[in-house]
Amino acid sequence: MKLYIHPGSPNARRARIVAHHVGIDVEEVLVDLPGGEGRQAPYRAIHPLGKVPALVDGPTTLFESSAIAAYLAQKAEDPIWPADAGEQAAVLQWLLFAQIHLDRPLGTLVFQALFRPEPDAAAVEAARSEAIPLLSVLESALDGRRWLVGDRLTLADLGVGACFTYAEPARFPLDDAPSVAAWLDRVNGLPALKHTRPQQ
Ligand SMILES: N[C@@H](CCC(=O)N[C@@H](CS)C(=O)NCC(=O)O)C(=O)O
Repeated sequence: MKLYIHPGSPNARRARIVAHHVGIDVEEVLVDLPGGEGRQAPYRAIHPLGKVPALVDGPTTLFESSAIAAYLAQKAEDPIWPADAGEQAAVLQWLLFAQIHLDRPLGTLVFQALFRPEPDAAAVEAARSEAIPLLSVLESALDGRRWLVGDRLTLADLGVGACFTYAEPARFPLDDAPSVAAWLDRVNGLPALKHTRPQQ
């Protein structure tokens, strides 16, 4: 099974975290994104948008990190992908929340902090303003709870946790989100998160 990644990518990390957590041995293939490999036809045949991650497992080719993560969890029959319909939908809810809503402002904060020699203060401020109410949704969900779904670790925690890969260097606005910060400490302490942490 081949997992196409870039070591600095939080989205690729989402899939890598789950592969490691459920114990599936994937061959990680580095995609030279800075060198333009994502724009070239051979890689576009695997991922039509030229992004990472992508997964090839025999006849199955997948893109979108949350779909890959769910595939790996199901394939391993790991309980992080719940059997209960309500819990399973709740896991999907948080994965979609992360990727549709949270990733946009957090991605801007990461881009401005890590990839711009001189961050654009207005863009940072706008992203922080967009992120704060979204983080308060997570804060409410985690208030008095250890994990996002049920009372145990699920794919929701691993998938949403990947969004916070650069929380410290990109100064995510977590001051008013103590339950999120405590949850993040728990998630970051898991072996799969430690194993896949990019060098910063
Ligand atoms: N929603 C996609 C996002 C994938 C994505 O944007 N990946 C970034 C790296 S974090 C990428 O490949 N960027 C290169 C590009 O856009 O050309 C997923 O979760 O897989």
